[in-house]
Amino acid sequence: MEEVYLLLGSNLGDRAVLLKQALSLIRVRAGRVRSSSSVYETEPWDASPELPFLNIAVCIETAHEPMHLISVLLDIESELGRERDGSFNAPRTIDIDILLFGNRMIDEPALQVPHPRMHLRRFVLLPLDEIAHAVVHPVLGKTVGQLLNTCIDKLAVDIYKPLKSIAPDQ
Ligand code: PH2
Ligand code: MG
Ligand code: MG
Repeated sequence: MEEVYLLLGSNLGDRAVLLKQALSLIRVRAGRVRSSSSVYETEPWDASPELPFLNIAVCIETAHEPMHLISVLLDIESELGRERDGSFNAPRTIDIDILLFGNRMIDEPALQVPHPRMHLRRFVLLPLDEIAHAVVHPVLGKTVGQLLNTCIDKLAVDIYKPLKSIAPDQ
């Protein structure tokens, strides 16, 4: 079994519902969910500024090998309506990225682990810090907490508070 950290993101459709659906499918097909962060609303990084993301970091325990896990995750993305037309950072119903896979380092065209840009992005590090503060990045040799402290990204990352349903008039 390996401990794997994932980042889920959505900026199209009913974002909160899509995150929940993705988590249920991950549970069934990828492995036990050990912990998950709060849901954050995050300013788009290099993507349509008018479509903010919801992001959540999740830790799972999986028996799958990395290349199998990524194919399982890509299938979940497709089933939840993810369309890939080749355009860069196009809006997406769901994106599921592998951030860390135990201490493994993988550099294949279809999968790079640790995620090569995770340490640059607050929308990754802040949710991840909630569940993996002391976990060490196997390439950079720093903890997630240290990476967050030195990250210069200033894009907004806030706890997501959905609007409460409006109470009916008395
Ligand atoms: N994902 C991207 C590009 N930009 N920005 C935010 N805030 N959240 C994301 O998940 C995200 C992004 C590419 O996958
Ligand atoms: Mg991504
Ligand atoms: Mg992705």
